[in-house]
Amino acid sequence: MLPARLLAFVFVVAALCCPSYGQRANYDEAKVPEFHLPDPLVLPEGGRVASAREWEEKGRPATLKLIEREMYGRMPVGKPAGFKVVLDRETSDALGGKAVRREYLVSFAEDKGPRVRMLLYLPKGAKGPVPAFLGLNFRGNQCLEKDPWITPELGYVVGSRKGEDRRARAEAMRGSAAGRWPVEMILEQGFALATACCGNIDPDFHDGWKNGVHPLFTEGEPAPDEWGTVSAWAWGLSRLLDALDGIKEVNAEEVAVIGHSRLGKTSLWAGATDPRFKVVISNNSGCGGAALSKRAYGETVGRINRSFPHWFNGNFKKYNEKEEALPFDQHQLIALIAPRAVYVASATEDRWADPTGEFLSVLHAQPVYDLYQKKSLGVIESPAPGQSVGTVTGYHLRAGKHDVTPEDWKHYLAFVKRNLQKAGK
Ligand code: GTR
Repeated sequence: MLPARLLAFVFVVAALCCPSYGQRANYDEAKVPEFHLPDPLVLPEGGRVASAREWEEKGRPATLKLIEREMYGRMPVGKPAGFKVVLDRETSDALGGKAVRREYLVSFAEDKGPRVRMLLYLPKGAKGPVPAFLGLNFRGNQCLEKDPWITPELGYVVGSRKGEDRRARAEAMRGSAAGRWPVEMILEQGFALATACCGNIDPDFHDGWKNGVHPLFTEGEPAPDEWGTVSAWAWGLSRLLDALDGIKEVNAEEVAVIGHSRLGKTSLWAGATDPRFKVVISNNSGCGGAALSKRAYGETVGRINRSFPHWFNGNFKKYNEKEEALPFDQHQLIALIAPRAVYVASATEDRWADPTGEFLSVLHAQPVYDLYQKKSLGVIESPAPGQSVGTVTGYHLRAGKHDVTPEDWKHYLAFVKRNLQKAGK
């Protein structure tokens, strides 16, 4: 009896303290609240940007500061003094002899703190440095292929449980994400591919900021405007780009950053904060990524902050159940990438991520792309499933579930080739 009564009590208290607990997510377009989307060209302190130059001098820095302060959080600036990259292993016989496969160890404070194992694939026989895709993975590099050569990830990975035999778990996962990373298809088109496990940079649970890169640069709890885990991952992506910059077979000026779901939120934030990423790809990133927060459709700010209190900064919690009070929305995150190329993809059954809200973010970032005379998406309504739209900004809606599939990659490869000068063969 008692546990049930206790549970009921906890539920009532939670419901009183927090009105959205126990409420179902809204999937009804008619119940999307009326909302006002800030004009991306209006400066937070007033006035309106009228040219690309004004955007770069005033609009972009002010928008970046606002989103950083109120949502993702301030991260350390640039490459730290103790940054180190070491080539650990190499084979020129990967993928049946078609590729060179390497593992690098990347550390941020000499030998202190996390050592990130970056897996790199290079197409064999390429003439000169090749363009590359860079993206984090959830459960370790060994998930990309069945090949036992790849070092299994024994550290913290998304979905791990306490008391588990880590090695057995890592081995069981070997090749499990092969469908999400069609390595051969990517390499055949002339690209390199680099990846690392996100948990190596910062663990994906609220650890009191004790592990990962936080304690290297922040003492104790980060201030309300400082970095959460998404910022830490984005910072890690910039450091992996620094590592790629030192690898002569890779053209670090032609790197597309890519991520799925929470890592799609991360690739957008990395692309917004680090202009060296020439193409930015968000796969099903949803709330806190490409989806407009003010629509409160599917996952909401309150829900994401309660489920994942470590992803965003302290200030972002102010907007739980108060999306209307947000002084910006995610179309401005997309606008921060302008005039560089950005591509957003949704999936029809991924309603939690609000496909319509993801499309609208790209659409409403256009005023900033217009300042650079960059073409628009060419449509004002979400295209039919399977159809890719746009040139510098791009979008598609895939039929199916929350996932990354070879169909998504087909669109990404075509988009990246269009937008990088020397990309691919
Ligand atoms: C969900 C979360 C989403 C998305 C997803 C993922 O639980 O609500 O925002 O990030 O996880 O990363 O797989």
